[in-house]
Amino acid sequence: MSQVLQQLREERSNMGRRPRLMERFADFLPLTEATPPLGLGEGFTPLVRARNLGLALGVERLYLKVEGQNPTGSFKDRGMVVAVAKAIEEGARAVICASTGNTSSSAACYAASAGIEAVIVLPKGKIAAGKMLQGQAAGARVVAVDGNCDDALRIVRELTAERDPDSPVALVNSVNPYRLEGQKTAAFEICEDLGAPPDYLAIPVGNAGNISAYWMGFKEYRDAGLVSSTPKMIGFQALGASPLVQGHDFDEPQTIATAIRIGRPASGHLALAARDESGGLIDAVTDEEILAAYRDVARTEGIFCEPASAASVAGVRKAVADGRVDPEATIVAVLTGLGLKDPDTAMGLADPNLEAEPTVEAVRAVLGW
Ligand code: AN7
Repeated sequence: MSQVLQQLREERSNMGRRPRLMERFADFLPLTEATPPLGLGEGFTPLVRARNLGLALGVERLYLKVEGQNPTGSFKDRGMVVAVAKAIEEGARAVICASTGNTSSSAACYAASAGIEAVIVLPKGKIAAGKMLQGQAAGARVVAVDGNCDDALRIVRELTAERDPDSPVALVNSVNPYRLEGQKTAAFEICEDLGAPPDYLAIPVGNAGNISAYWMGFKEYRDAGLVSSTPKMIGFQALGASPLVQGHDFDEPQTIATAIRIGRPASGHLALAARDESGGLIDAVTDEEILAAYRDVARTEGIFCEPASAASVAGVRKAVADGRVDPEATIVAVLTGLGLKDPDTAMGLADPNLEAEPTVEAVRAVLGW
């Protein structure tokens, strides 16, 4: 056999052997022999050099961590795979969560793959269509409550605190420490892809689990001697749901970015610590700024993220314009979820289609060619 053929064969036999996320970063995760090897292909998401968007923002080295490429379309999968595996290891037969939509999609899908039940409690009418469908499709039982996500979280916390120990149900919101353990792996990947940590890590903030997980990850990688510094953490909330910026809870959070419509961030204290320890900042961006960034990311880089995700890019734009972030620094903005999950927001902004009779001439005419 020719050398080339031999090489191709070997490559092919290695296909599909990409390590699972939990395997790859096992040294940093609380796994045991009894942890089931769950996995739907989470993690190892692209870090894209965003030259066009960088130019538009006046930033020299901008990268996007495209977390919408996780199996259920958001970063939640990194933490959910660990949380569901540990729940099963600890004897749970069901998982429960409150959610603005991505946590519940992820919980439903990982529970389905593990053969256990998922129950999700959601704010009625405030979940993007794709997220709602994803949880339902995976067979979760969905309870829509006439309140917001903060109410839903309070309910599931109380439900699980009171639960009979003979029928264990695991709470898989980010107050579950295994969630943050899994989510911190994104920080490891960024360090590996860049060969060093960035100067700034820009990220949307809702319940504040993710910014806390990234900060934990960057510190652990530095403490393990794998890199020698940590980034400044710059987090962004939607102005109508910005309790960490205003310094008080919001009873009625409002924003078009429904994923981060949170008035009482469960991990708020950890986010403030990440900000202060890293020398970063947490600021608010308006819905208009979020939507402008949402459109710009898709139009300049071809990456269709969801509105909440664009808060990181809107935040970079604002912080650079304010002079609070160095435009010559290396900046990674996390795009936390996939745009297809929220078709209503996208359709509301799309230009109307051109229409034509089914002939070449007619199509040419409407195109002005
Ligand atoms: C796309 O799914 O809270 O600050 O219940 O879906 O860790 O809460 C989602 C949050 C950012 C904020 N971007 O992360 C839920 C939920 C997207 C999100 C956030 C969320 P955290």
